[in-house]
Amino acid sequence: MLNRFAAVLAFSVAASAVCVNDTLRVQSYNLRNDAIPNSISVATTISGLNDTVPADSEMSYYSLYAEQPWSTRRLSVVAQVMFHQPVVLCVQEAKVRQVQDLAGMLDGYEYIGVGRDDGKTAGEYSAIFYKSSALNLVSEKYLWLSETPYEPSKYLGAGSTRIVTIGRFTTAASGNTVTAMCTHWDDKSEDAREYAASMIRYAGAYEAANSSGPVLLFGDFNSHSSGTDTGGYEIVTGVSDMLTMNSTFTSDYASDLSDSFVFEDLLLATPPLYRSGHHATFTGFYEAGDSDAFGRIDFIMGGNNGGWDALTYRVEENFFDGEYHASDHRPVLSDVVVSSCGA
Ligand SMILES: *[C@@H]1O[C@H](CO)[C@@H](O)[C@H](O)[C@H]1NC(C)=O
Ligand SMILES: *[C@@H]1O[C@H](CO)[C@@H](O)[C@H](O)[C@H]1NC(C)=O
Ligand SMILES: *[C@@H]1O[C@H](CO)[C@@H](O)[C@H](O)[C@H]1NC(C)=O
Ligand SMILES: CC(=O)N[C@H]1CO[C@H](CO)[C@@H](O)[C@@H]1O
Repeated sequence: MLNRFAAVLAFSVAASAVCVNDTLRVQSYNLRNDAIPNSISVATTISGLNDTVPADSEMSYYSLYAEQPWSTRRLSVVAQVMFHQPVVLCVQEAKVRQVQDLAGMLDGYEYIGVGRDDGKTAGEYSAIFYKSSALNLVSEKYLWLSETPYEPSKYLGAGSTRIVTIGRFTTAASGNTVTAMCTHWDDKSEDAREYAASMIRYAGAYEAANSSGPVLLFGDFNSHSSGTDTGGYEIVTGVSDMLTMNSTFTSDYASDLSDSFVFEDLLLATPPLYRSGHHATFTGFYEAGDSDAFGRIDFIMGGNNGGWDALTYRVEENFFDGEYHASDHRPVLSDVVVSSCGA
């Protein structure tokens, strides 16, 4: 009996060396900060929802296009997240109230994140919400995208303090490791975006080497893939070289992949048949059909060390019939296979 048991064990050890894959739905979403703050509670907003479905004749399509307070917008954000059930939800521009509202309303999710202004609760978070039934948190860390990466700080000449949140997870189903990086680059300074892109590419290499697993990057880059302001996109994807960075950081984060690691745009990595939804990810709060401000500046990317495959990619809606803009950005979603082999 003992021998047979040992043989079964030996077989399952051998079997676990075979690739075990998990399919994860992941999402990036710039929520737009709490620019019209109030103290209306979640319970009050929910109690104001109408149980009745309007008749067609009662509908007023897309009339409420101007920015609404977060207290209203959070309902649309939450309903859409609960519909899509992403395993990873990276949000940007979230003030502490927004993070706390989502933490309370998104059943089954936990989060990591800190306010970028003080590393605690001040300023906007680039927070990572994750489904706690699907992912186990291994570690979290934060880097400021500036000349002094380990302390809350602003890059010289940047409009705002900028941060990247790095979460290392294992999947509950298979134990595969996956690292998620969530960020929001400067809207004022191309130099700051290029420095941020350099740091994230370099830190991504370190995470890839240290975890021997896939690294996924989520964010509002304020950098386009084509046209103007492409510097950040070009550096993070390896079209251009990284800038010279803080030497403490480059020494701490040096790895075998420092020179070769780049990120791949998941839109390009997805078969054309499964790319769906919109092109633009930024819309602003304008009338339906006014596309003057539109652009693709929000991305999901995967490291070129592999361990992932993009099955689908979709830029979702932020403005529905009879509603209001949930944000001035659209949610970006992808179904990604992560694998224990191939990275
Ligand atoms: C609820 O919706 C119905 C049907 O659209 C409408 O007649 C009614 O005025 C609404 N009630 C409130 C409180 O908005
Ligand atoms: C590099 O970053 C470290 C950590 O934030 C900081 O202590 C150090 O002063 C920085 N070096 C330079 C030259 O700015
Ligand atoms: C598992 O994932 C790897 C890497 O993404 C991929 O190459 C492989 O085809 C997948 N295997 C299956 C059975 O889906
Ligand atoms: C050098 C270094 O920081 N190595 C880290 C690699 O990742 C593991 C967690 O998976 C850490 O424990 C190590 O410190």
